[in-house]
Amino acid sequence: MIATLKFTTLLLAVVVCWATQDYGYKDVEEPTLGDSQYGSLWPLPQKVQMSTVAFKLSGASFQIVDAKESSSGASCSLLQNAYRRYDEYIFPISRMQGQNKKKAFASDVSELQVWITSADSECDSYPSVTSDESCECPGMMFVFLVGALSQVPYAQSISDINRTEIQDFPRFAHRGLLLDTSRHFLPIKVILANLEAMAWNKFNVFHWHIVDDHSFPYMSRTFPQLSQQGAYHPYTHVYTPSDVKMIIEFARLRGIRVVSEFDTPGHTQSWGKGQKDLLTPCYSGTSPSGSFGPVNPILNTTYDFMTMFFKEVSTVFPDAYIHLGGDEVDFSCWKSNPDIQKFMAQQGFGTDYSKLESFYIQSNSANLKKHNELFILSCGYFLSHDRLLDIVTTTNKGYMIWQEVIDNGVKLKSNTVVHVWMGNKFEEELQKVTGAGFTTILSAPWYLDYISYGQDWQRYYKVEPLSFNGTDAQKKLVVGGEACLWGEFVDATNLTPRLWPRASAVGERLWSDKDVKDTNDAYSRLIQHRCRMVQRGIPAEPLFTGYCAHEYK
Ligand code: CP6
Repeated sequence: MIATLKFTTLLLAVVVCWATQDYGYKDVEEPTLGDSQYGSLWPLPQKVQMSTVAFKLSGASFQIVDAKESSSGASCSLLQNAYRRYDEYIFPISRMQGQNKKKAFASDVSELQVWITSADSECDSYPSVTSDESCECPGMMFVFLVGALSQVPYAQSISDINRTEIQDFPRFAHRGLLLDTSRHFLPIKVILANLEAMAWNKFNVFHWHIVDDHSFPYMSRTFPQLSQQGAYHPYTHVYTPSDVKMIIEFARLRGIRVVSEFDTPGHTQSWGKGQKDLLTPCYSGTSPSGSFGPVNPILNTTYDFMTMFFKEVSTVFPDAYIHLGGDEVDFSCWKSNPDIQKFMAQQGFGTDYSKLESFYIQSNSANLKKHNELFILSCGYFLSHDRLLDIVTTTNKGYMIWQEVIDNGVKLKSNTVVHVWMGNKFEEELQKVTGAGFTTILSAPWYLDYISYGQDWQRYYKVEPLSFNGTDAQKKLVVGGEACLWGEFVDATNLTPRLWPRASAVGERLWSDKDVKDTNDAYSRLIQHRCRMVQRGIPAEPLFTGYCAHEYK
């Protein structure tokens, strides 16, 4: 008996939504435990039809193979790699040749054929925001669909599977997870293990908040002193170019994009250690206090540095987007500095320091353009003093920015992705950002570094990202969301259990249909999904009392 996974085009459903009050931070109740008809499936596929017809999975001969008709096959290492991983998930106990030699019966499922129907394979390229995970990206489709299959035998006896038909595609294209490697250094193996868990939960974007105030672990080829001076340790606590490559390739094989964030002009204390004059000297009265503030926006050298730095970053990270931060800029140091005060007056910014922030990100001033041109002429060589957004545009990348940048009224390219993170009124912000025509992703309700007593996964689960007032066109601009695990209180010792299975709740919200919101059903499936992660070696924390058949060792 042969089972075939055939990947034909499944059209992405157009999501039409209505306002509902079923979101936000209601009291978390104790769900009742019953068995879900969907077993351990997580996140719930778009369409599942389970029948009572049972088959045996023949451990003796079962294998995952390319279908004859498939447009991708042996030469696609992404697929072959995935077959190997999923074979191990389906048969967690070693089945070397010679063992498990029980004879297969004719009714056994002996072969899983993978049939990729799309003409151009994305085997060797990187996943992108436009990759259609249901049909245009065979690699990911495979990982996802087999992902669903590999969940079916779980909890049932490994050899007994019900005939099940699954059609699947994501509700949102951007399903991200933010990890912060600045507040604490995260060893490569922790990052890889969590990329693996991300794939099981159908996350497809690793938002790598790689540097921040506290340390600069990114090893730059162009400016090696940044990590030499700015990392917690110059060679044990850094990500070398080959580390970064490894992480990107590991992610690629699992259909995950790596979007790096180099947050400026705030959150940059660690940059200042290895790059003289990059940060603004703060003053106390009429003399420098010895401390430093955000990036100094009034020096041409700042823009020369950023031009070279982002040129490098754009080649190291293949994703089409770079996250440029722009959040939480503290104006007090700028205010204290007499040179900045003078510049503010020249520019006519008055005392509105958000104008200076906007100036750094993108100059709207014709005067300055002139100033630039004069500078270029008088220096006799070409150095572009574009502001940040133009610098990045020149590298042919799109950019993502935190919501403050748009709150401050900076003019942005139409393909800018605005990342909404602030507090309790995310609906209003989504309404505003999409009303202005920007693509947006939501993080505000999904700050996993916040912990509290009880089952907080339900709060994340109950969020409805499209619950804001807006037209259908506005709702289409919400391309997804990200769970954030900021690093202040998290390192290799506690990251993984803090993340899983709480992030799984966000994973299902971003993947499954909007009507998948039965918390009791989710609870039953999530308990099993969590035990499956534990069985595969991820120390996911428990939801409540109970036990797993295969406990963590
Ligand atoms: N670091 C950076 C942070 C936060 C942000 N940016 C943050 C702010 C508030 C909370 C959690 C995290 N730690 N660079 C804001 C996007 Cl509650």
